[in-house]
Amino acid sequence: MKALITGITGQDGYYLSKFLLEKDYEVHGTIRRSSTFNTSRIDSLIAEYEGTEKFKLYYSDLIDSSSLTNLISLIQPDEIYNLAAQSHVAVSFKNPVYTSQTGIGTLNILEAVKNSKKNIKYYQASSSEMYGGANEEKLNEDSIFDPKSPYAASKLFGHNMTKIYRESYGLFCVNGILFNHESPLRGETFVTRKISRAVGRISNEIQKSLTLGNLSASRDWGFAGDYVEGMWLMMQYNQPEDWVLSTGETHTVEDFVKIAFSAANLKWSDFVQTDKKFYRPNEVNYLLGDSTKAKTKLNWNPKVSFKELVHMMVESDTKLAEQEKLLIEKKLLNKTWE
Ligand code: NAP
Ligand code: G4F
Repeated sequence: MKALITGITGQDGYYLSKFLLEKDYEVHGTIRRSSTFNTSRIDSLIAEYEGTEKFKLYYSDLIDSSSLTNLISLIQPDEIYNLAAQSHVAVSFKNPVYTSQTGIGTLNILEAVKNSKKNIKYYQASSSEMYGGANEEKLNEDSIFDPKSPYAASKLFGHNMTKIYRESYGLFCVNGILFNHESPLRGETFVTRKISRAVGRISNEIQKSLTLGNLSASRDWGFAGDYVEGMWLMMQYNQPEDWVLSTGETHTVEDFVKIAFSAANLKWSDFVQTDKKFYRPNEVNYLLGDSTKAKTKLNWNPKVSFKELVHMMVESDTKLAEQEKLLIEKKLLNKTWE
């Protein structure tokens, strides 16, 4: 089996690649040209599969339709996982046009899939952000969408187009409506990783404090490794449908902070402050998912609990901070945090 993954350099790109390679897939992925290296998450896979045909990378961009059409025609994948996006909600308020363009990029892939002679299965990375989170309810595949950011609106466009192409052209196109999923490879400006990074550095005495925004926002946080398995299971189901993946538990940012600091035997209130600059123009207050459908029909079950996830991230970031501390002591790194 051959898979093409857009956004392979991101958090989910790594976990999905690893999962598919272990299932003996040939994995092809798109990367963006950058003035600095942007493959750190997948460098271990690049090294492991060097000189084989199992893991190949190509320059592309969701906004460049010609690059996507050419790649799909060259690779002839069995499955496409479209993970690429400007995925930061707060940044989407600052870069609304670009964020929306990455949403429209979905259409470039769907057109190429429609025009391909091969029956290619397509996975769209939809998001729980599309719900808007105004009410404290459990959200499933039938819940109403009410996007609150350019990011969420852009994701809803991709979601709707995926459904439209499935219904209009009989394509195998699925939307995975994924609630927040994290890991030691989470981008460092998302709140969970910002917290675990800070805890690691504070316990190594190379950071003094941590400034956050809204501590009362609630999220349904799971482990990315569990969620990529769900993506694959959706693509193996006998028909294309939309699926929610979530843990069914919600916790506030403050809950995450408390567990993370106590994992390092630190009193969180000694270090954490808030600043309005990290608040969003429009907040998604509460997200809680209901994955009954995926649990029943796909036999998908998240394995890592909330507490285990927080501990996994703090442990990994404490090790990273120990290395940073050594470099600072040897004067090979000249940096301080907050
Ligand atoms: P991520 O770590 O931010 O990775 C995003 C990937 O998209 C990166 O590889 C990035 O490349 C690439 N990308 C950004 N703009 C692009 C463009 N114009 N053309 C091509 N590639 C582009 O995100 P993630 O957490 O792995 O999430 C994967 C997908 O699931 C995203 O679409 C996200 O919106 C969605 N999602 C995530 C969650 C979650 O909780 N993680 C939940 C629901 C949905 P660079 O490395 O070069 O920046
Ligand atoms: O970690 P966040 O930035 O993630 P957010 O906005 O929930 O989005 C993530 O999950 C979505 C799925 O629902 C994905 F679609 C999306 O791509 C992304 O992966 O923020 C979580 C919460 C927010 O309510 C935010 O206001 O944490 C709050 N928060 C409080 N202080 C903060 C901070 N968020 C960030 N990034 N930084 C802070 O200092």
